[in-house]
Amino acid sequence: MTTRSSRRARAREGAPQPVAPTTSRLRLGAFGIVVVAVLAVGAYLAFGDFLGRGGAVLGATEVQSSMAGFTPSVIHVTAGQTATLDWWTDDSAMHLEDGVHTMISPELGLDETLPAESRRTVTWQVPDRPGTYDVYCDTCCGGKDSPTMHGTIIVHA
Ligand SMILES: [Cu+2]
Repeated sequence: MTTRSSRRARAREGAPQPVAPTTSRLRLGAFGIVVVAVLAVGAYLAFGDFLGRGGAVLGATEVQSSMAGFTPSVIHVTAGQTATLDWWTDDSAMHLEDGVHTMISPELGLDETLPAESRRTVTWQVPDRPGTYDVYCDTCCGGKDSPTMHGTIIVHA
């Protein structure tokens, strides 16, 4: 009669010998290297785009210019204070007049340019005039005449 324990004992005889400690440590090391490499590639794929573009500016309002206009289309600032805009675009020069996007708001004394495929910080002294103002780009997609190229700046009291 065959019992459970005797079957297990026979299986043990046929089983491979336990791996020597040094070999298993080497295997563990190789596995660790593979894991780190996979994580590094994943991190690069996930964040590489941001690295190339430069990091966001601390405390700044991020604004993107594109063929869709300003993103976000409404920019909030505070009257009488210095506003910092972290302004960027992915667009190539061939789509832009003079190779730049612009951010123009005559009522607010704002007239800035952003070269193609770049990112820059705009530091701007916001007038002490709370209200809702128009801002536009005049160097792409029909410029000032195109509703798409207009955004809104809300100057909060
Ligand atoms: Cu533009």
